[in-house]
Amino acid sequence: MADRDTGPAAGNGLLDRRFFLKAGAASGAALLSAQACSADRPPWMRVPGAPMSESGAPSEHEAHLQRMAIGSQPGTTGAGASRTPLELLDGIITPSRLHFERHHSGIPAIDPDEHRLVIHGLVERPLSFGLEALSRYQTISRIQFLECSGNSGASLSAEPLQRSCSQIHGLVSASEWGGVPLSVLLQETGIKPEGKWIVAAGADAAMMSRSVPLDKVLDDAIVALYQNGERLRPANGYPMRLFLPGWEGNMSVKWLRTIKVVAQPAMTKDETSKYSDLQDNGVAKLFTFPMGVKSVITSPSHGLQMGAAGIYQISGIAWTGAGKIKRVEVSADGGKSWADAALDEHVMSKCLTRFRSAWRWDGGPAVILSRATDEAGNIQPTRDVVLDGRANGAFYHYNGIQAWQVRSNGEVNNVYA
Ligand SMILES: Nc1nc2c(c(=O)[nH]1)N[C@H]1C(S)=C(S)[C@@H](COP(=O)(O)O)O[C@H]1N2
Ligand SMILES: [Mo]
Repeated sequence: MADRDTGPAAGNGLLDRRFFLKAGAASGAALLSAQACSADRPPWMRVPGAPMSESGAPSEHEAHLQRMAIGSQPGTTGAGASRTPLELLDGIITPSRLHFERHHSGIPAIDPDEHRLVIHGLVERPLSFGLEALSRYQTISRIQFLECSGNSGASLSAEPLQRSCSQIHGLVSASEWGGVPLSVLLQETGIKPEGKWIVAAGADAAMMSRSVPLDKVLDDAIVALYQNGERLRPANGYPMRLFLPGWEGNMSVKWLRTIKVVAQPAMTKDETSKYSDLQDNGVAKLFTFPMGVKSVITSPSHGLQMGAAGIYQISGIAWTGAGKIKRVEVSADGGKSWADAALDEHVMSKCLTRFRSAWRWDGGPAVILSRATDEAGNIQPTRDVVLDGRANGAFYHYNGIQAWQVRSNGEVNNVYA
C-alpha cells in the first residue's frame, strides 16, 4: 500500500479526504472464518417475516430517532419549536416526520376543500385558488434547506452550553419541495407597475405575515404542495405554504392564505420586533433575508460517545442562502491547521451538503471544527466575528463556527474556539 496519497492532511491526525476511498482500512468489522459463516441461523430466519402494510414506520429499534428539544412558550401549547435530530441522521434529506417545526400559534386544522389562496392588492385581476385549481398547474420540485433564523441562538450564551448538536442547531432541515412557482400565479393575476413587494399571510391563529420583495418572488418562490414526494405534513404547512429557497425560515409562510401585492413592505411584527437584529449602536438591522454560509459537524458531537482511539469519520452538513457550498474545511487541532473535507456527490443550490473527513484519533484531547465557503466566496465566520457589533440578546442569524472538544474519555463537549 505504498502509493496511497492518504497520509496526514492537517494537524492532530486529520487524514486526506480520499482516505476512505483508497484505504478501506478503517473497518471495525471482525474477520470471520468460513466456519463461523455457516453457524446456526438466527430466530428471524426460522419463521416467515411480517406481512406488508399500507404505510411504513421506522424499526422499533430506532424509536429514539425523534424530534428533539420540543419547547413551547409559557402558557401556550403550540407556540414553540421542535428540532431535527441532526446527530442521528446521515445524508442530506430530512425524513418528513423529523423535519423541525416552528409554530407561532400551533398547527391549524385546515379543511383542504375549504382552504383558499387569495392573491390581491396591486394586481390586474385578484384571484382565489383552491387546492384543486393549484394542482392543475405544472409543478416543479427542488431539494432545498429550510432554516429558522433563530437557529443556533444557543451559541450566544456567554458560556458554551452542554447541549447536543440538534438542541443547538436542529432548526434546519432539507426536503424535496414541490409546488407551483409563484411567478406563474402572478402572471395570471398580473402585477400593477407600482407593485414591488408581496405580503404573505398564513391561516393560523397567529396569522403570521411577512413582506417579500418581488424580485425574490419572481426568481424562485414557490407555493409548495409537496414535501419529499407526498403532500405537505400539517406541521409544515398543509395544504400549501410559501417556500423561499435560502431565505430565513420565518418568511416561508405556512398554511398560506393571502398574498397581497404592495408598493412597500408592511412592517409586520414579524419583521420589526422579531427577526431583526439589534446592534450595539441601538439600530436594528431589518430584512436579513438570505441565511449566511454555515456548517456544523454532526458526528462526533455532544451526546455521542467516542470508542477506542483509531480511525473515525468526521461528518457534518453545510449550507448557504447564497447558492452552492464550494468547500468545507475541517480542523482537529482547534483551528491551527485545516484540511479539505470530501463533499458528497449532491452539491445543490440552497441545499444541505454532506461533508466527511477521515481522522486518526490518538485518544487524546482534541478540538474539532468545520468551516464552510460558498460559491459567492462567503466564508463561515468565527463566533467572535458574528458577535462583533451585536447588542446583548440579539440572537437571530447566528452562523459562527461550531467547535466540539473530544476528551480522552470519549466524551464530546461544546466549546468556543
Ligand atoms: N403561518 C405560519 N407560517 C410560519 C410560521 C408560523 O408560525 N405560522 N413559522 C415560521 C417560522 S419562524 C419558521 S422557522 C418556519 C418553520 O417551518 P417548519 O415548521 O415547516 O419547519 O415556518 C415559518 N412560517
Ligand atoms: Mo423561524
